[in-house]
Amino acid sequence: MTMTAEKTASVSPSEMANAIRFLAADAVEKAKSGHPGMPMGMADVATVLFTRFLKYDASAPKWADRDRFILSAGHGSMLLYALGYLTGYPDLDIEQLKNFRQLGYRTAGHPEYGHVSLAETTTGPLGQGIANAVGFALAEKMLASHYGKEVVDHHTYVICGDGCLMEGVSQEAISLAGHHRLNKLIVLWDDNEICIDGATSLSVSDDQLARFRASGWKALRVDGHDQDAVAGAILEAQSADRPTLIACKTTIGYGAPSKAGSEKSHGAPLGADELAGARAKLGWPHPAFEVPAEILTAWRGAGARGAAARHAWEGRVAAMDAAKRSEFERRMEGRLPAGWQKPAADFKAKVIADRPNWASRKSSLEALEVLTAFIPELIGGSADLTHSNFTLTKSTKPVTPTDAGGSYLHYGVREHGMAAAMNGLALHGGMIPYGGTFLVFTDYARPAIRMASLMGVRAIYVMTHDSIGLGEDGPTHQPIEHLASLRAMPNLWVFRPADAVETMEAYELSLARQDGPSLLSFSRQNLPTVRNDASENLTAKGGYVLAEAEGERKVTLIATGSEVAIALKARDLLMAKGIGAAVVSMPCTELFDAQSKDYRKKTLGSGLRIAVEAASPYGWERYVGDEGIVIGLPGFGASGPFEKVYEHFGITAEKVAEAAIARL
Ligand SMILES: Cc1ncc(C[n+]2csc(CCOP(=O)(O)OP(=O)(O)O)c2C)c(N)n1
Repeated sequence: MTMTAEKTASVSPSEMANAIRFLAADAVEKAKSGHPGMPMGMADVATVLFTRFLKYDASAPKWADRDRFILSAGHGSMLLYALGYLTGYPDLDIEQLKNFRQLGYRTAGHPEYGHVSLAETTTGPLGQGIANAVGFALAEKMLASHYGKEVVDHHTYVICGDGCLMEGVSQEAISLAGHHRLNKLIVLWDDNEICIDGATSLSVSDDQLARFRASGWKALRVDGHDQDAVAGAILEAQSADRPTLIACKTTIGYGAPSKAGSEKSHGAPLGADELAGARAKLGWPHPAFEVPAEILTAWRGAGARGAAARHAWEGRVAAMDAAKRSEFERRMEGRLPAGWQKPAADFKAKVIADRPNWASRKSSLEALEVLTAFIPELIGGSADLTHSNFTLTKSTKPVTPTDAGGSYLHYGVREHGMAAAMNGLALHGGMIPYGGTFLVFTDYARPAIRMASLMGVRAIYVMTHDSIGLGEDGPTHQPIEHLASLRAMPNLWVFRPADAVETMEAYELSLARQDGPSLLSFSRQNLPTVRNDASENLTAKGGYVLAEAEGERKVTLIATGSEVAIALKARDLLMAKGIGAAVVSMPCTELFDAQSKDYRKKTLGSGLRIAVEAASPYGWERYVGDEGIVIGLPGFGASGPFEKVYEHFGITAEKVAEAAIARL
């Protein structure tokens, strides 16, 4: 359903836009920092969108079928905050605007998800918002295909700047959107030809319209200060059979007498004189933070005009088949289906009985087979490594441009675009995305993984080929510092499971958490089943004693993933020499760090501690202490059959036992 493109009566549209301009410029002035130029330049476009097109109800910010609005140019945050206040969002009163960028207020420097409801996603790192938007639009298309247009039918609008379009991730995003013919994705580009360094001509001469068209988009150009022209373009975009770029030619800092059209209005307060000059030029005599009643009333009317559409939608939801409705509501609220842990428990019991020798990527596939059969909101995918990551299950059928009924996305070789789209899928609601690539290529996805961690998004990264154990592909493909650097990222749970039991446990924890992403790291090489009991989710403790020493514990061998089997063998070798050694499996250091001091001390023991991980030793000193030993890889790996590579680098049971004996 589309809102009618009627104008709001009585107050002139340019006065409506001026209200945005001065709220933004005055807030930046008061904060003594921020970006006035972009909100002043895009005020007309935003006015058209929020008064004539956007389907929303400010009194019900989380209405599931609202249009999504994403301010990809997050530095222009005051545009969003001004719109939120003017339209009547309950979490954006005038005090919030007066305290822009101050501690303890929601009006953070860049829009943060969870702070203000109008921020559908956190933006600021340029390019992320437009790439998230592809996930939002995909989610809409997929959910509409499943539940019908009566209950899922909305647009995703983006405002982006030159910076967003210069970022590489934007190409991945527009290419994916064009391929999937996401015709309800509409991007309004603030084509002001200004960046921080000055004119965009300093660094870019792309024909953006041609670029978008080449990626399967419709591309239009309008004068971004001609509100009717903008409205005409949005109307045209709404009936397109593909996503649309609308290049809105604007003047940055519109109305500022000497700084308009210049980078001087981009990222600093205008200054008292310039601001006074803008007031005179635009005919806005009102004091800072004061919006005349008739203008505010007109804006509040715009914020309320979606209420009727929302009520109608609620009626349609109420009329849905009861079972379908409860599933739809459950998914949109992010609740897992009742009983989902039963098939997981059955799986673990079978593993304990069968003791398979699976590569952990294969354990991951088997776990995903079970989970995707039970949890339809799991949306799989891979960045063109489906048959290496083992992410496609029998229950996940690929989504195609003409059939969005599946639940698997072939993201193509676009790791960054994938991770950013996964954020959009998760934030839209109704979806729990998991996506795969090689662990080494998390570097290509890292900015979006960081945003997921910051926002607390439930995304699951399936990262296979997680060490020199991948063998012949060599050092370009062998992750070294990745685990350590990912473990350093706040709120990201990094799991490196040792077998199929730990794998399922890690998936259970990743699914159960609602407040952040999880990254699961899996081997290419086969690994034995190491667990004998699955009655308790031991991965939840992060690290635990997998095999206690026989007799007095002199040594504790701490290992993760594929090296747990090596540690177990080393324990046997030490035992044969009468040295009591325990093995601690440490699938998730973050969760281990959260355990009590007593538990951690008891688990790690008081004797010699040796950590074994086929990766950078960085970080393990925290667990082994000054007297301990870390067996890892100080530099890059090497190409060769994996057993030989392990031997070459001395990551073997014999070397671990030797190191222990030498130190004791
Ligand atoms: C990934 C990333 N790199 C750099 C920045 C710093 N930065 C913020 S705004 C900006 C310039 C953006 O120019 P444009 O999109 O044209 O915005 P406008 O000047 O029109 O406001 C830069 C480089 C950023 N926020 N994100």
